[in-house]
Amino acid sequence: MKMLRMEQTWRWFGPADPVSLADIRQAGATGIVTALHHIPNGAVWPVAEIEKRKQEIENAGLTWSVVESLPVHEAIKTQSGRFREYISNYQQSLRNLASCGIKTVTYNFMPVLDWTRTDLAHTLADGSKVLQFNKTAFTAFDLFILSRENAFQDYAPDEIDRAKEYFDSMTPIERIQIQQNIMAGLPGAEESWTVEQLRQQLATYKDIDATQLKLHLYFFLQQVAPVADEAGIRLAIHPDDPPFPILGLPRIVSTEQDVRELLTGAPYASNGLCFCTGSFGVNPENDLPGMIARLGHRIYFLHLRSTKRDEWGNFYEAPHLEGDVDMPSVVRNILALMMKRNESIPMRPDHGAQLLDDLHKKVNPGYSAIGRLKGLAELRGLELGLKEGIKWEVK
Ligand code: DNO
Repeated sequence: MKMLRMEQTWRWFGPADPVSLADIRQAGATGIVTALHHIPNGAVWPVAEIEKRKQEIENAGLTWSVVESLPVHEAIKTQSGRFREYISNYQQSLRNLASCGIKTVTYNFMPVLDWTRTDLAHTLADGSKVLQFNKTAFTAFDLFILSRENAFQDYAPDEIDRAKEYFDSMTPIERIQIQQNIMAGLPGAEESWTVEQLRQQLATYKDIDATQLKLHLYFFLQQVAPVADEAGIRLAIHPDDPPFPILGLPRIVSTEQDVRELLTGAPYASNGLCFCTGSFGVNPENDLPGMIARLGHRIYFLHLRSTKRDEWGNFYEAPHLEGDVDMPSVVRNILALMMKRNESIPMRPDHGAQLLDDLHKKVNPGYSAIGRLKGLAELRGLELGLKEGIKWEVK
């Protein structure tokens, strides 16, 4: 019996990332997850630029394993303006990546905002800082800072009361801060907005509900997945983070049912999933180990992290082996999946707390070195322990 291990990868934001390739090598990762962040959304990624970045990574003794993200232009999501041209550019970027030997591509179809948090430095009892999504704070932003049209319809009276109280207690600096946290673009999000721009963007989804957005996603995949199939590329969609509607926008990759529909909506081998335990894990209905067992044939990339939620829909990012995600069962099912597929799946320790020296440094929120180093070490230990345990059981 061949027992494989996950490929250990690490997200790197390119030359401007305060965490260097040499640091990453010392963390023990072998694969790099990155993107050409300097290329505007919608434009083709030229072979020369891909090659240049690939060389840089290889010169550091690492491999460019996964692209995260090849961004999907908003016009494709809303099927407006020059969306056909952007789709054809996307196809070309996939061909170019394949010709450079990069075969796993992550993307998302979240409207307007990529991942969203309200607090980027929520202090835990031990003094470390983590990312948090506070629903009351988010509601206060929506109702009283963004003043979104018809927003009051989306909330229950008690939620509105709590949000009002929260907003009244905020200092002017806190009001600016939350605005920035939500709109200025977290690491890896390719867009950032001002209040006015955000209002305009939201208006473009006025007539697009979840069903319509799903059709746009399947249409996009029907155009790009055949190209990916042919080029030998695997597409890995990232789920909605958080996995529920925000700002009245439709969300379409939040549950197992969404994923099933997505796989049927564009039945191509390349149409797969970035299984992000932290995103799916916020919804208590998502049975993560079960999803791995049932959807595993299409899991092409893994983001491993945990969150701790409360009854109000708030959550913070917990240590990788704590919180609500049953990481041992998740990793156990991944080991079984890799055995079944007879191939290793790339994994990255997703996010990490800001700890120790990193507390005094300028970091990309969620992407500081030491917190992820700890996460990777824990996950690696968990995997090895389980692997050895399974061997014992089998004997
Ligand atoms: C956040 C990330 C996301 C992810 C994109 C994929 O930490 O997981 O920004 O990269 O949604 O397109």
